[in-house]
Order: sequence, then structure tokens, then C-alpha cells
Amino acid sequence: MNPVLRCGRFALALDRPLVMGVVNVTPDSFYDGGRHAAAAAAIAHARQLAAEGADLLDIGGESSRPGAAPVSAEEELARILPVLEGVADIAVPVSVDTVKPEVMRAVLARGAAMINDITALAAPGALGLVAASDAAVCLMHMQGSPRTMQADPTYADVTAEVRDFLAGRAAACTKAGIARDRIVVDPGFGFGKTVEHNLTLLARLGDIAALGFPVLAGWSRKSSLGRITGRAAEERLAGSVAAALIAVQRGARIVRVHDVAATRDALAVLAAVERSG
Ligand code: 7PJ
Repeated sequence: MNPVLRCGRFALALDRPLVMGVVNVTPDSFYDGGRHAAAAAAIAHARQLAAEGADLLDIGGESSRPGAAPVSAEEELARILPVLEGVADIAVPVSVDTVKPEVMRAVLARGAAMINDITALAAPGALGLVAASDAAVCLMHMQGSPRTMQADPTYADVTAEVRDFLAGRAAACTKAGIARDRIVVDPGFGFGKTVEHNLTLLARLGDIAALGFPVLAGWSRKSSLGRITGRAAEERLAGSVAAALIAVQRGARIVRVHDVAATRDALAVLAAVERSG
């Protein structure tokens, strides 16, 4: 694995695990002020996560939760661009969570350092857009689509199938001209997977890391943790931190989390133990 991840004007050292803080800009009934209030809240949240020590921020304008309704590229950009502008002065690389080439083009032109695509650049033109930029890309595995993925996920060998898919997408990226040190891979916990599939993938994360790319793991507050602990999303902090720590111990180099400060503390304890061992 390369010792650094190149993403836009940044080069992130991979000699320690990195924490990616999640910034959602999906206005709902909670934001009575609509889009503007949602953007202001997202900017404040992004600044807070950066202050807590996030190594990357991941801004998303379209929910990919199971069954979520799709939004247009125009709506997605109307949500994301004000936030991208509002965090441009922060010295932390900003990733944008999107599957749409129109959105990728616009955010890459405005300094996005990474494209985080839950479809692994499947859309026509997406590979070329990222290749023509200097941004990094996170290639995620998903079985099915957000609308249908949790209906009946089925694998003969989940780890091998996810690994082979990610190897194929990484090869497509390098063929398109994306250097290896700009590529991150992600098994896509919760995306077309049962709790058992997610646990197998976590236990065998080393098999994914063996591809030679930094592995990103996203367990934060996900429903598998609810199934394991019996807790609602807002009560899953301890479970989320435990999963992030286990992911790092099993080979993840980036953890995508909502709770940056707590995750950083847990990783600091792990690093301290490893230094003395
Ligand atoms: C992930 C993501 C993930 C990557 C979401 C949620 C659902 N991107 N976007 N990996 N999850 N790369 O945060 O619960 O696991 S949205």
C-alpha cells in the first residue's frame, strides 16, 4: 500500500488510521428554514468535526439509506455547493458523497478532494471525470440499489465477492488513468448485506486490505449495530466506536464516522497500546 493518499491539494499520511467525519445536508422537516438553514447547520457541524480532529470531511446531499427517495442533480448541488463554499477555508480535505457525474463535475471544479461513490463510479462518464481531476476516489461495494438492497441480500462467499468487485473497479480506475495512490476501497457495510454479511466482512477485513489499497469502513450508527445492541440510532455511540476500533485493528485505514471526538479517543488508546507493545 502507498504510504500516502493523494487527494486534491492534500497528501494524507497513512501511517495512522484516519477519521472521516460525516456531514449530511439533507433538509427535512427538522429544518423549518429549508435549504439555507440546512446549509448553515451543515457548515457549523463540519467546522465542529474539523475542530474535533477529523482528517477528512464527507459531505452528502442525497440520503442512501435503505428505501430513501432519489433527488435530482440540481437539488443535490443546491444542497452541497453552499456547504463546500462554507468550509473552503478549513485545512481538511473535503470528500463529496455522490453517484452523479453532473455533481462530481461541479464539486471537482470547486475543490472537492475526494469523490465518495457508493456505486464505485458506475455511472457513464464518472471514471473519466475523476481521472481528469487530482481528487481521490472511494470505491464502495453495494449489492442492488438503495431502494432494494436490503430485500434479500445473497452471496455464496461475501468476502470473496466484495473483494473481487473492488479489485475490478480499482483496475478500471487505474486503466482510466487514476493513480493507485488516489484509490480507496470500501466493502460497503449495510449496502445489500445482512447483519451476518456485515460481521463476516468485518472479521475478514484483512482480505479486502490485501488488495493493497487503503480500506475505508463505515459502521457508524448503522442498523446492524442496532440489531446487535438493541439500541436506536441515537444510542449507538458505544457500538459505533467499538466497530470503528475493530475495523482499524483488522486493517481499515479510514473510518467514516458521525462521532469524531469519541472515535479519535478510542484510536488514541489503540495507538498507545501498539507503541508500548
Ligand atoms: C457509507 C457511505 C459507507 C461510504 C453512507 C450511513 C449511510 N460511503 N455513505 N461507506 N455509508 N464510502 O452513513 O449510515 O459505509 S450513507
